[in-house]
Amino acid sequence: GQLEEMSLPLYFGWFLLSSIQDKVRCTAMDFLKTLDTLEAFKKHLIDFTGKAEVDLEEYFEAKGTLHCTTKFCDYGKAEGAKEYAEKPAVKDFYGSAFELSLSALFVTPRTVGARVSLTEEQLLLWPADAEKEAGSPSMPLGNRAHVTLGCAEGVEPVQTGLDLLEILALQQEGHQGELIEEMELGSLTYYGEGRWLLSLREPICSPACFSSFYG
Ligand code: ACK
Repeated sequence: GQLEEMSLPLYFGWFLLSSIQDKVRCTAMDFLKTLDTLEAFKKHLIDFTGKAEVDLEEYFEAKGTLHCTTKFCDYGKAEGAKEYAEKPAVKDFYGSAFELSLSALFVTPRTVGARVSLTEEQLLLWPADAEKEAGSPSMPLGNRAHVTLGCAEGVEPVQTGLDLLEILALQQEGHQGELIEEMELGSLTYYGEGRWLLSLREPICSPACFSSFYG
């Protein structure tokens, strides 16, 4: 019945502490501002929008509270939702605090996000088929982990993890990308087709609560 349908959330995940959310948003905004002014970005702009100009700060729309999704349950309609909710690790850690490590920022024509590098303990909460569901069965567990920072008009946030996997797949296949420059925040690499990755020199550490979102 309807009550049963409500018993599973829209998704489980880690929710960043709100003061850190502001910090991460600011860091991302600064990065977009800087990227926008780089000659290398302008040179590859045609890959990005097909237009002569873009204002990256306006191009992406923020998407609510910053979090790293572990399992999208869709109130129980998603495959494996019930099984995930019943995992001992999920029950044990529900409501617990973690330290998430945001190790890179990435920008594509569709999304802007942060890569999350999960610890062994955090991987206990990661669904075994998250990468497979994203069409990347050979990717290491946890490679899809991310925080969505913004989406282009008409793009759904589920795209952010797919964009990240695309970049990591290129790396795994041995594509070095084009090292553009060493920035204050870290090294900026271009992977073609409008895909940019900033590896943070100092990962951003964020306290985060493992919980769920009902909406
Ligand atoms: O940015 P995200 O990780 O991408 O956080 C949101 C959250 O669930 C609420 O929409 C993510 N999401 C949506 N659909 C899926 C899906 N099919 N698989 C994995 N994550 C999803 C979305």
